[in-house]
Amino acid sequence: MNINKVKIIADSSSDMVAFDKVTFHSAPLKIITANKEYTDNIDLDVEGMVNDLLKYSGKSSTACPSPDDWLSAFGDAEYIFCVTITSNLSGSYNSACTAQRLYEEQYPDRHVYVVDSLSTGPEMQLIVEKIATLINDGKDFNEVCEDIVTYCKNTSLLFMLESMKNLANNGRVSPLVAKAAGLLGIRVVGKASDQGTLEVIEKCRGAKRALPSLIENMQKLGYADGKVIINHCLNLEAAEKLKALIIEKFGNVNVTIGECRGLCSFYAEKGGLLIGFEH
Ligand code: X90
Repeated sequence: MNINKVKIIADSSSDMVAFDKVTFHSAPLKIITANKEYTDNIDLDVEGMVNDLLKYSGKSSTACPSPDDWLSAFGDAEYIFCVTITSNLSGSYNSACTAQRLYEEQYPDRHVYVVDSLSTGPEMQLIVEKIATLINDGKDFNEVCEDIVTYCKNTSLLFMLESMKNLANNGRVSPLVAKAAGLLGIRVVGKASDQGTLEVIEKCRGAKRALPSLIENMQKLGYADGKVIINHCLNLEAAEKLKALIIEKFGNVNVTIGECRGLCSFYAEKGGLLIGFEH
């Protein structure tokens, strides 16, 4: 593949606004309230949105990119890799597949591959980075597609949430599950299941218990020494504590800390942590 003809596109739930290894584009989701519509792009003031939402008690929802949004992101690239949020919680994957069909019909010599991450946030970032590495290693289109399927089997996503209100209000978890997260001081630790849904593992009393629980669950999922990405919603303190615990437990491994952008901030809410890792 000629590197100049390749493009990677992730929807904005990947928390990535830019990427310098391969031409990259983010397809924004939207966060919608009765007063305002937030587009999850590089210009979004994420902290401002989170604080607006804390004061707001009306209805709010989100919308994924349409097939047209994906198509316009394709531009005129010859080899396109799309990475989407889990198809079990969003229509983004379906939109990307529709765009793929239209694009390949119109340009039979061009190639599109759509990866359903069955996850979101930092696990999507790991997938994007892996695609770029495979391309830079000189792999051809089909090899990249095959290798990425294998790679996704060896990555996971854990999370810690202080509130699941927006997830419950938008039908992404049952109200019963969300109730526990609403209790004062309770942190819910969970993971993206193999089907790409939210799976609650433990309801912890306070961050003091939640962070060690995340470490235990990383180990249970087979973590040894792979890459780790921690994205936080206005909670750098917890992200840094978790990073220190990871290094204490697993040695001097590669852990990077980033910030949730709009979509993940809306659902993970203030204080939330998402941890993507290789195992
Ligand atoms: O299409 C849309 O409107 C987007 C809907 C997204 C719904 C879920 C987003 C979850 C974001 C919350 C914690 C991590 C959960 C991982 C589950 C796979 C982050």
